[in-house]
Amino acid sequence: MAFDYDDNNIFAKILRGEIPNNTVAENDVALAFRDIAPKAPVHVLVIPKGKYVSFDDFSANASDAEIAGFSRLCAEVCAKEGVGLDAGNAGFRAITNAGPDGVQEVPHYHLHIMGGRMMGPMVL
Ligand code: IU
Repeated sequence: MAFDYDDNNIFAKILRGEIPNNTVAENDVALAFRDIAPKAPVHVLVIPKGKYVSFDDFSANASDAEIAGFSRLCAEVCAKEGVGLDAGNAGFRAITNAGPDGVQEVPHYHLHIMGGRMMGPMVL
């Protein structure tokens, strides 16, 4: 199978309640919590509760309800954190790293939502 999920990854442990997290928002299918090493004033990770390794795994294999719920939670985070464009805020950056070339550290799909400062150009 292309996407082998490791039940011992740190975000799986957070989802099982074995490790604490600083929760920002949650629904039936996803959890949003503060990154432990924030790279911006707002740095929230949104993760599905299901066992998906990466963005492409989630996009290919999650149910429509999971995908919709995940997206709605992202919108809730943007609103709560004061970066959502609908409220006239300056915006944010949403990125995901996948696999070795993407320099993905934790093998459970997560979307980084970062803002609160001008993020700068997409340079590496
Ligand atoms: P990446 O996209 O897999 O490269 O990023 C993993 C992120 O998870 C990174 O920003 C870490 O600071 C963050 N993180 C965390 O929030 N809590 C943890 O216990 C660990 C990593 I390990």
